[in-house]
Amino acid sequence: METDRLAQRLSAVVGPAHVLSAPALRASYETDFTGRYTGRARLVVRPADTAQVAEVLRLCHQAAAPVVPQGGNTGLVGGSVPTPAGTQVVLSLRRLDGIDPVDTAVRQVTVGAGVVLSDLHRQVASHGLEFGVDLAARDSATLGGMIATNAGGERVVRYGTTRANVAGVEAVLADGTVLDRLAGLPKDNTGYDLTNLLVGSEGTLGVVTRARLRLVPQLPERVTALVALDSLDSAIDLVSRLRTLDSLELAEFFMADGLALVLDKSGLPAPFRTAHPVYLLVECAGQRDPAQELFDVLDKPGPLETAVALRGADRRRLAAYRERHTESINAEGVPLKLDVTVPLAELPGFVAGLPVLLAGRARPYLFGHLAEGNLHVNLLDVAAADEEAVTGQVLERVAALGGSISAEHGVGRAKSRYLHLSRSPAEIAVMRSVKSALDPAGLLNPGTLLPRAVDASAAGHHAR
Ligand code: 2HG
Ligand code: ZN
Repeated sequence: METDRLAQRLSAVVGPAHVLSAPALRASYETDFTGRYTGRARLVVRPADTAQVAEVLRLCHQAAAPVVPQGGNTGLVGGSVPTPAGTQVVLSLRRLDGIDPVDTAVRQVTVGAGVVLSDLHRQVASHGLEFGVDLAARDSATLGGMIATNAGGERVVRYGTTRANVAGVEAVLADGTVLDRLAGLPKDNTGYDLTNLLVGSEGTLGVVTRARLRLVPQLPERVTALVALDSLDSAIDLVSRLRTLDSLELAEFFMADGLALVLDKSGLPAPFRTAHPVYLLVECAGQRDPAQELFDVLDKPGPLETAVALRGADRRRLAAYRERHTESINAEGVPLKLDVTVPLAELPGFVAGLPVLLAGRARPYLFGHLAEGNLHVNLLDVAAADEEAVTGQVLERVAALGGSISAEHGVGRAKSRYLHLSRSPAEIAVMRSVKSALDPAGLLNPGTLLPRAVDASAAGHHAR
């Protein structure tokens, strides 16, 4: 049988223990974090290094086997799990988890695609350095996946998205060709920027195997505040005043119903005696203590209530109210997740109009990264028959307001059919040309990012 021949050839490359074909062994690679996207892998292959990834891809190319690259499988748009057809090989990069010695002179480090974000944070902290990107899934998300999706997270206001923090990548193309852009030179104008083409390409152009990351100095003085406000308008006004602080590192919002759900699911004590409409989690950091400049901004006009934390454990306690939204929503049901950017001026109107738009078809939870206007619209209790209409209507409204249908999670399979709302026909045509130049047989992550002409194998892809 064809599958057996490919499995045998792959086993010869990575060792039989790292080619998983039994259903029980494959299971954790076949369903996404939310349980919404689930499929069946032809097999799961777990190479140990770049040379093995190259050989695996060469063999899959020879066998015309489609490949889904996967890191920590924390993606939220169905881009890292196979379709139900049972034809796709899942290529797990988790074993590429080496961290080279930190280059303190140039503040860079080279890491394997499978390095988990919190391990990277720990490793570089011992050199007084930090990686600028941080996000709630830090204990599972891998650098390869973060690069493939250009993950944003909580500190974009200060350090930018993953793209801004990557100096170079090594990647393997669909046919096994290795591209090495790991030099990380600060000046190098020798043609097309292949690193930035691969960042955010969601495993459709090449498989990132290693990356050269930019690091920033660790900031010793830090203050976190959880601020209760009467409205989203007040929160946006506060964020615009906070922006004047060079020390601003994070400005995250959530709402009363989201906090109530987090308290219910987590058992955490309420942060304030009474509930308030909107909450903003703010963090400032610097070489000098930023507390006073933060308090100066918070004081005029004052929020309804403020809780302040200076020590690490207390700061993490405040952050938990925001960071535990995703798992609390998951504990309540399988959400329909939309991750959008809305221009800040339009954001209160968008949120106020949402109940009319949803017309009782969903229970919405809104939270996210307010400085960028990045709203995580999590919708529970959406009937299967309403999912497409609800998604389309919300994303059309976002596009009409000049926003983006995918702020930071990527397009994946979930949003590919809506790509035209954020990208012009000319842009999509260019993307298709790039795709067919690098992956002419269309074997890398088919159905992710670019809409399929006929999306037959994605039909019925939802878990429910
Ligand atoms: C976050 O900001 C993540 O915590 C997940 O981007 C958002 O669950 C979500 O919708
Ligand atoms: Zn987010």
